[in-house]
Amino acid sequence: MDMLSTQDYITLEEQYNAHNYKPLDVVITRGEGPWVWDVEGNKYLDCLSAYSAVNQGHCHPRIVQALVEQAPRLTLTSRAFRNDQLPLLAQELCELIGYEMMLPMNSGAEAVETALKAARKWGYTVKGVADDQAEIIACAGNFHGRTITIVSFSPEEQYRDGFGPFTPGFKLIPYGDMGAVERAITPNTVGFLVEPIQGEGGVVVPPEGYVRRVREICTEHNILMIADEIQTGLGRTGTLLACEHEGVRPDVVTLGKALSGGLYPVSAVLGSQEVLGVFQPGDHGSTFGGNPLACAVAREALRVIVEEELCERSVELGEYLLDRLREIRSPHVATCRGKGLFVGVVLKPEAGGARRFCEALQERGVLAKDTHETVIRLAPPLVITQEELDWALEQIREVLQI
Ligand code: IF1
Repeated sequence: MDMLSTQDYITLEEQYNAHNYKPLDVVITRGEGPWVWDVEGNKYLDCLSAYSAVNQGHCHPRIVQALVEQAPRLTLTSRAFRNDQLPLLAQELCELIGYEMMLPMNSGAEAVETALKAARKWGYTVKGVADDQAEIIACAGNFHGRTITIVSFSPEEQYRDGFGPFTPGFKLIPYGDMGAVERAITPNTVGFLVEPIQGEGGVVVPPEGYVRRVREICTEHNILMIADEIQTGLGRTGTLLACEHEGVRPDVVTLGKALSGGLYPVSAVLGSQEVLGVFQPGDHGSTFGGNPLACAVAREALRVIVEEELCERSVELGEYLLDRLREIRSPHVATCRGKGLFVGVVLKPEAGGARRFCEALQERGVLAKDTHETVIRLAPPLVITQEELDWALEQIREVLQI
């Protein structure tokens, strides 16, 4: 056992690690279900869930077991050879979510890049757009990852500053505005990339009917509806895909985060044969994408979501959380919004920012992350119990009075 203090770890990290983050000063060493422990032995309820990657709870015993069983057997073949886990994950994931094909990658950003490549190639080979003219529409307030192409259409100045030149071919429109989608479409448009609920944007739930109307517009104009469900998918909002709330099936879906329950980076793109069929051998790939360790972990992570009824839990507990939050009388709260256990407490501009409330919550044993300065995001693991949620609510209630 290393016997270092919290400050020792922070000092080492600040010295040797690039400063591309400013985390809360809590050094976590262990996790179980919705709980984590720091190196001093303090216990916290995790209300971030690694940005929804640990929907199944920290170190879920069944997923850990799948990893431990697969690790000594086979971890990586590369896609130059086949392995005996990828076909089974592909079948199980496609049948569960309802798609013809999948393409495995590692990070969320890679899944988004893959979806963008698929949409462009579909545009040229199926829709008949002239070479190098494809346009893809995305939304103000979006977050899809950190690669140069993805930050090329980021609305956040900081994510772009210093990283140009950027990839052309993207157009931004306001989120939640159905008319704006139609107006932005040209004969060269191949896809509309959208989060069914914006995460980084501040848990922004679009107006009722938006996702359905987007689906209709994409069909009418023969463009691909690409839903980024990396954060909203796999139970977080109460359904396997957040688009299901409006009965919508996107043409292309990106998944990541909870696809592994947080044990391993696993992402995937789902689509039809018509769309993912555009990839020919050599067009695209990844050394680690689809590796047998990732696939064994993902297969179990999906089974846990289904068998522990995490969607149903998310619906019930999410409604409970939102109802209780709305009962809180606080001078600081403007509104509470969300779907399932994906909730944002939106503070008034004069509340002095969400970070100070997150720091006060940390002192009381609740870890939450502010987003967009004024929103406290609450997204605990979906295995949380109502009693644990009640305890978190007590802390939140007290902190909102400061
Ligand atoms: C960070 C935010 C959350 C995502 C959606 C793709 C990706 C993400 C909808 C890329 C990633 C993360 C990354 C993390 C912070 C985080 C985040 F606040 F920045 F927006 F979750 F809310 N699509 N989201 O949310 O996935 O490549 O990271 O696996 O620190 O950048 P990735």
